[in-house]
Amino acid sequence: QQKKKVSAQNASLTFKIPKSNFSDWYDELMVTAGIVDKDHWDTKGMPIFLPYGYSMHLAIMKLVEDDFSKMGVKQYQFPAFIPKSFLTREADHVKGFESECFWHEDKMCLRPTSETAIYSMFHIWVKSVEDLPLMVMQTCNVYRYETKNTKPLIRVREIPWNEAHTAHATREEALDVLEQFWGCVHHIFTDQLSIDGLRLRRPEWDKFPGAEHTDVLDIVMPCGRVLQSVGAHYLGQHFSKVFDIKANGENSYMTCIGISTRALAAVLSMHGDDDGLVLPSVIAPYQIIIVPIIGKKPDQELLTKLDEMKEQLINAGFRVRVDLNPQKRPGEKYYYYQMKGVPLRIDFGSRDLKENKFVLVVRAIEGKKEYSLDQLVPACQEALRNYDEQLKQRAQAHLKSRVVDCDDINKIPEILQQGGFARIPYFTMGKEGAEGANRIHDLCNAEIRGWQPLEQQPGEGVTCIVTGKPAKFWAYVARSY
Ligand code: PR8
Repeated sequence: QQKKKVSAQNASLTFKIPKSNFSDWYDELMVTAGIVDKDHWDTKGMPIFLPYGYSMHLAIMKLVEDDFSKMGVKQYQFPAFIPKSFLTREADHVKGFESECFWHEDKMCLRPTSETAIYSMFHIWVKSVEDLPLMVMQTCNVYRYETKNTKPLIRVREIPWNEAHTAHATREEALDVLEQFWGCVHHIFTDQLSIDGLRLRRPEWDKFPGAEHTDVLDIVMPCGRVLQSVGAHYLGQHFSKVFDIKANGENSYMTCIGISTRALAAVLSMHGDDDGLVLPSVIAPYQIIIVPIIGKKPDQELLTKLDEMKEQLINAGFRVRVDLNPQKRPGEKYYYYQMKGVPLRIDFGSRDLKENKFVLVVRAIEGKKEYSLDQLVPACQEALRNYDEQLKQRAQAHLKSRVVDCDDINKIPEILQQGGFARIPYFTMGKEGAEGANRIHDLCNAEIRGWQPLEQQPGEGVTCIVTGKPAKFWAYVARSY
């Protein structure tokens, strides 16, 4: 009977929804793994961030802050309320955001983004070229009155993010800083979080309000829909003209970039599996869980050794936890930490102590392996390196398999059925291209997400599959969040 009870408990700890049912899998995992509480608060799109999830969001924000700091961007904190008179100054910007603002009676709104707040101060801080470049960032919350379906981390109304804003004396310098931001994005998303996406330049009809051009990182989610996970914008002189930001008589050239909880959403979605979370080591709250195999009687020698192992691993820089809870059997603990996505698990009991060995289990990658206790630190180091590398390779293979060339407009729906991007030859990314994009949207509810600015575009003789005109761009079509 004892056995039966334990397996029933195991069942409740085992993650039940297969990832192939992505949307339900995601929602359930958010709650079961302790990422957010979305069901006990009555305001749409404002879930409560719980410690396990929030610590990972903070870890990502720290990666962003560290990389941006290295570029010379400094941290600030601006007020959340923006006077209406600031927000309405740049015409496109206000058109884009007016309906997304939470307005307050006193003609203020909760910032939907902080261009207008920050640039009203740039106007005061920038006096001469010596004040340039001016590069600021803040990790804060912004507020958007989202009307589409909200979803934890992916589409919320109170958005935790990091936004950076820069002003420069020349166009070249501003564009160069945007490339540096993209270097950071690659370092953070690919090298550290082991995920991959396409950097796309949005078409003219789909730019950030007030931008000259908009580049995004679009990530193909497991359900096949894409998630815009970074937005980086070249603002040219639009805002510096309306906010009168001038050094030595010349309007500054400006850029901005924003990275929100969508980064964490993409990471959890990409790597997770049917058993729950799979976390890249850089953000895993614990990288190693030690599960002792303890009998009824406490074995002092074993407990001392466990302490020693923990200390050795902590000294080597790992985040480690030992689960000594006597109420739970090792099997239950295995399921639990598997669901929580802890990268490495060490099983260790009195017999292992006698034989001077330990058992290492790597989440989602390989089964049990035994090592000598003398190898504790190097074995864990290598296993974790391998694990992150495997996650990266999986994510890259996933992306590669989800970009499919398409030479016939009627084949787009079939390609998108599999999920990901259809790459099509298209005649323009200028405003005139919007009509063709609408045709595609009517056909299969998908959008032209943009083109890759670093990719060679089609040469002579390639024809646009929507209009029959000469194709100037490889356009990426996908369904989105
Ligand atoms: C800017 N200004 O605002 P952006 N929930 C979660 N994440 C979101 C949401 C939401 N409702 N809406 C947008 N994001 C510029 C750059 C300062 C910073 C995420 O740009 O409107 C998306 O990943 O593109 C988006 O790309 C990013 O915030 C930045 O927002």
